[in-house]
Amino acid sequence: MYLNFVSLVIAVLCLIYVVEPKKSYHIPSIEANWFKANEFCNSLGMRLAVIKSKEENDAIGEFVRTTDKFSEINCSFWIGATDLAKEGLFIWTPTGERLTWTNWRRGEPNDESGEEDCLQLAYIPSLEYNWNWNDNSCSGQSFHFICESSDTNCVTQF
Ligand SMILES: [Ca+2]
Ligand SMILES: [Ca+2]
Repeated sequence: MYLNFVSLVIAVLCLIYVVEPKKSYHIPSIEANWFKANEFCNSLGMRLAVIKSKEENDAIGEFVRTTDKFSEINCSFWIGATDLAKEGLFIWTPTGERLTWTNWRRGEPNDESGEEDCLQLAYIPSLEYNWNWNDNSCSGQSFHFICESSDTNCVTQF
């Protein structure tokens, strides 16, 4: 009986954890194109950041401000979405899900020159980027990038 109760408590806590996972973010010191950024996060046991709400977008902005990668003038980061599979249909690579909440800068995504397929998160006030999103060239641009811890730890507890 006691064990059942403990199991129930663990299950409920786990459910809360899954619904509202506490993510931790990390920005490696290197700059890379999107593909290498994706591999690098994976090699750390992490994944490129997924943003599904304004709260998460704000949280990442706040996090970046605490790091030496932040600039008041111009800073950009790869995060984990592309439309590589189907032009115009952006997918969060780590989860395979379509974008729900979005924060594109005005006029984006524009697939400029037909070769912009990867999601850049930018803070560039002079260009109206206030942690807004742009599609940029996956292999042609090197940026810092934001890795996040995956939220699958809950499953392994069982
Ligand atoms: Ca595109
Ligand atoms: Ca663009």
